Amino acid sequence: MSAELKEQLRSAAQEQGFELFGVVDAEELAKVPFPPNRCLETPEGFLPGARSVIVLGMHIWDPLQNAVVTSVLPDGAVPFDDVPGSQYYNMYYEITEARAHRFAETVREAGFRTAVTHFVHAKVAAHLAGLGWIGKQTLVITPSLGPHVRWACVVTDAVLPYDEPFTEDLCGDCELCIKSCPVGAIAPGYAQGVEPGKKVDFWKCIVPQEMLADPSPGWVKHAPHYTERGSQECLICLDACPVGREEHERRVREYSTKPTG
Ligand code: B12
Ligand code: SF4
Ligand code: SF4
Repeated sequence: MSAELKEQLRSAAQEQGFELFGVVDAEELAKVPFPPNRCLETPEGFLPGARSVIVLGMHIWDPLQNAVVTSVLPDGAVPFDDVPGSQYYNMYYEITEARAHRFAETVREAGFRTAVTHFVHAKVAAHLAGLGWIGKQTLVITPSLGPHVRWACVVTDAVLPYDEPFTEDLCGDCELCIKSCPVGAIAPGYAQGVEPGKKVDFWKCIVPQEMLADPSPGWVKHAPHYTERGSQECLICLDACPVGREEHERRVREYSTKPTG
């Protein structure tokens, strides 16, 4: 029965645009350490009695899907801390979250509880669900679309058949993402075995600068700006990755030339 439910959920996910779908054991994911100030929480922290985490991946194909609008954080506040009243809107977070909520209705209709979130350790969840390899820039690289995906998760008390972890090394000798970073934020070598949170230097990477009153010159230069506080998050180390590029670019061309629907 639960295998049947899993397939039914896979179809429901696809209907919401999540072509990547996998399931991990909530207890296994809870064992994986993560640093503070990353918004991250264990599955149980979102849903007491959590048994499974459903991982949903969507293709992100236009740079503007990384549009972000932020207010400036108060002095001393750390980006990604939960600061009451702060304004943060990221387009792909809004898209994936809204669609994950619609998907979660199907889980609830089957009689289970759900919590929709971006903030379990999504990259490791995707890896444990067999959906991709954690690349040298720490993003999940999927065989079909490389890193051009974003993840949302649904924590549930449903016990579903768990997927097997991804085993293939998709990086090999490549270091293109590391070399591409304009501010040298990515430490050399594999992500695997590096202390959690130490592979990418959080304060060097220009992305968290979007929340500061006095952002680094790197943010001003490398994040395309549209308004005073409206910009596009950096994609340089993501776009540098050759894995999945062909299919990503094929779809960009297809969506740009053929009417859809
Ligand atoms: C905080 C955060 C950031 C921070 C810190 C990023 C970092 N790498 O440290 C900042 C603001 C810098 C950032 C930047 C970006 N981010 Co960000 N970010 C997050 C967030 C909220 C948490 C990530 C985190 O801190 N994880 C915990 C730390 C410990 O993990 P880590 O050090 O990165 O990785 C370790 C583990 O993966 C481990 N590991 C590797 N293999 C394995 C295998 C096993 C079995 C285990 C146990 C562990 C393990 O080794 C790594 C090194 O220790 C996630 C959302 C989420 N829920 O995860 C999005 C997320 C990672 N971001 C995302 C993206 C796209 C970006 C950017 C490209 C900006 C953009 N355009 O959106 C850049 C890329 C920068 C980069 N190279 O990482 C996407 C990635 C999509 C993908 N393909 O995987 C996510 C998943 C958001 C989403 N909803 O999809 N981000
Ligand atoms: S997102 Fe940009 S600044 Fe951050 S690590 Fe990647 S290339 Fe470097
Ligand atoms: S650019 Fe190369 S090293 Fe970086 S994640 Fe992609 S394949 Fe791995």
